[in-house]
Amino acid sequence: MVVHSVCALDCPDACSLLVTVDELTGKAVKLRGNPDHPITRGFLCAKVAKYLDREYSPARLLYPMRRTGAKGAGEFARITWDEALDEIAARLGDIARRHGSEAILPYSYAGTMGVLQFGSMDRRFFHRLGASRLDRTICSTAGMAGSARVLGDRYSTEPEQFAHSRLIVAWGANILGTSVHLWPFIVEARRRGARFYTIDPVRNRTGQLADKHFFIHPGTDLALALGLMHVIIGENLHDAHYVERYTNGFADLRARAAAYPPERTEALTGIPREDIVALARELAIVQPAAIRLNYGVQRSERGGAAVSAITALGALTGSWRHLGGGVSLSTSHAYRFNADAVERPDLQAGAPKRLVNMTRLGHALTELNDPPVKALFVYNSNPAAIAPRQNAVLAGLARPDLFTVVAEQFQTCTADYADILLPATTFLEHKDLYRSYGHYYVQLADSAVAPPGECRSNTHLFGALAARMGFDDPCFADTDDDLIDQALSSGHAFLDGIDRGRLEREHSVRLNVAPPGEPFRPFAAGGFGTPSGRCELASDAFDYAPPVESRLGDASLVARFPLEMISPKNDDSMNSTFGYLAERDAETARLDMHPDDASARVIADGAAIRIFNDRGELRLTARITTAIAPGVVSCPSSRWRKLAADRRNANVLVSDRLTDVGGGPVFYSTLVQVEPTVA
Ligand SMILES: Nc1nc2c(c(=O)[nH]1)N[C@H]1C(S)=C(S)[C@@H](COP(=O)(O)OP(=O)(O)OC[C@H]3O[C@@H](n4cnc5c(=O)[nH]c(N)nc54)[C@H](O)[C@@H]3O)O[C@H]1N2
Ligand SMILES: Nc1nc2c(c(=O)[nH]1)N[C@H]1C(S)=C(S)[C@@H](COP(=O)(O)OP(=O)(O)OC[C@H]3O[C@@H](n4cnc5c(=O)[nH]c(N)nc54)[C@H](O)[C@@H]3O)O[C@H]1N2
Ligand code: SF4
Ligand SMILES: [Mo]
Repeated sequence: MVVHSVCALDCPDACSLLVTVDELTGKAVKLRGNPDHPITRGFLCAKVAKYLDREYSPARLLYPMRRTGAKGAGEFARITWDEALDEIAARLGDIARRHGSEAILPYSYAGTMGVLQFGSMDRRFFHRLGASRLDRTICSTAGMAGSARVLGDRYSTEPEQFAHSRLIVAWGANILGTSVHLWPFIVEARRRGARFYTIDPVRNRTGQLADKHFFIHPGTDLALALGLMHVIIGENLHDAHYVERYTNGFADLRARAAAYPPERTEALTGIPREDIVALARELAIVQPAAIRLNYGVQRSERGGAAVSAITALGALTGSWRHLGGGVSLSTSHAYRFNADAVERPDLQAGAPKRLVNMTRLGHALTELNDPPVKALFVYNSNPAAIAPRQNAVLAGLARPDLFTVVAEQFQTCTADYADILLPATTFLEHKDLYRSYGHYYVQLADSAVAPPGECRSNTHLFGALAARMGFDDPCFADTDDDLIDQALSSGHAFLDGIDRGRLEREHSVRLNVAPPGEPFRPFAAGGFGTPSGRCELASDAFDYAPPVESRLGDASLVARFPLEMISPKNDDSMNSTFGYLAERDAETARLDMHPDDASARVIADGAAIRIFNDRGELRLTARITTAIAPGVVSCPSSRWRKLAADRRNANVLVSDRLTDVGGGPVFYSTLVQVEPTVA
């Protein structure tokens, strides 16, 4: 039997999967990409091609457990679901009575991208409980805010249309590593003569395949965008007709860009001035030109403004007008599900509850008052590994007076700190509705296999917990099918005619972003979602200042910590989701550095090194490579810190400073020093 499924990992591609299930054993025996899906095209990334190993891993959590050892030691004993639910309900009730319900904090992100398991019954539960609300900023809010400021409705170039592009610029986007299903469209465009450029402090796998790579200093993308505009406007290469008809604020933008001549842009970004001039001319003249952003650019202090400026560049050149032109950050905004019906914010009594920024979890657990956080409920996330200011996060998780529940598939770094640890299902074991942030198809997946042991889905868990706490609103009895129907009930034209029945038959349906068979061409003739209806080119934010933690930032910091550390996504991982695999751990236990930076420190390839700043230190192995710019070091973000001898990963060095807009993290604005370790 072949079951249709969808990859639920936090990846733009949201692949359509075919799962072969052995009817005798009920076990999944084969997983492959759906050849009939227009984006998946029959192939999967390397990590998910092997997902059945994860599904059937002996390390899966199968039963509820209660902590028996010290927090962080990871020692547990099996209990029943009834015992677990009774204890959680009693403890949460007691904390709410003694400290106020806002002393309870949910913590979740996109361990699964399924609409239901990402956020539905859990949101209802915490709203009814009156818990603090979590501001889910850890990935993309800076870019979303930066893009919305310019476009209003955040739509992207449709991935299929990249095949028509003549110039494609991957700007802080590691396409081969993090959204590989865009690649075939780029290959098609190149076969027809398109050029492909990359702008990144690292020349990674994607950069290696580019016609030209631009090494950029981290966090200087806003300056580069303004520098490109300087040339484009100065040489009168902008699309005056598009600008005139569909945008606001051109005069203001011209004045701001005037302050970024090529010499200054070179000094800020490290990109030679002649390259800046040539790139600007090409971006304006060669059409259709498409800029592929992913989320790399916005993980720095001025990341929101950088995304705004790059997005405005698309309008300045009129590239939206051409099939295969435009700017692509995310398609997720086209999924107009009925979030209020699914999440029920109206269940909160009185005013909306306190909002706590997930990026500052360390602060929330160690410094926040009125009330302090007394209970933490973690699911779909591994904050002990992925959140900034790791030492504060760990100190918070170790607090004896903090009651922590973790629902997980594996015993993660965070799970080790749980008082109660609950076994969770994988996407092969529960039903869900899927959006994508890389294409425009909505998909439905039924469960393909039965949950092992006593694993439960998030919707099942929070429904049961609501019953335990006596929440009698009928919404807590909704089934997964009810939730899917409610999500699809927004009445938005993009969802017209798309209901559960149709999705059950067809599995994947393109949103009505354009008539069937026709390309989606957002903003080709204006139609921006801003209050003015025009693309907003003017912004006070278009005044570049270097990140505090960068080579041109705080001089006293630079003197002590002269290297800029980034910690981008690892090709063969998915954040920390595959971190339990010891054989992949070595790949994530390294720091890439340029030969000049290594020799200045007498560090040889493969040497043991210590990386440090005022927040902490980390021990790794040096990998010396010219694929990284001098002055920059790069450490994969995804390691399970519990597997490391020093029990730390890159986030011990990352600050919890926030981005200019959107309250996001600044993972890629981090100053460090590196030295060899003496054995
Ligand atoms: N294989 C794999 N795929 C993934 C993930 C994974 O962990 N592994 N994670 C998923 C998630 S959660 C997300 S959000 C997406 C993210 O997908 P991407 O945004 O493509 O990935 P990142 O690694 O965050 O950053 C992209 C690139 O930005 C570069 N970069 C860093 N700082 C700067 C800068 O200041 N300027 C410029 N121009 N470039 C910079 C990095 O070197 C990196 O190559 O990928 C998803 N897909
Ligand atoms: N230094 C550095 N740090 C980073 C980044 C970086 O680039 N550099 N990237 C940041 C970004 S972009 C992101 S998105 C975050 C990602 O951070 P997280 O959202 O924490 O992602 P993962 O580490 O993949 O952990 C997700 C967990 O959810 C669990 N899970 C999956 N499905 C389910 C389910 O249905 N139910 C339950 N209960 N659990 C489930 C998985 O087992 C996994 O352990 O990390 C951020 N941290
Ligand atoms: S992680 Fe991304 S590329 Fe890999 S199977 Fe899942 S959706 Fe597809
Ligand atoms: Mo992310």
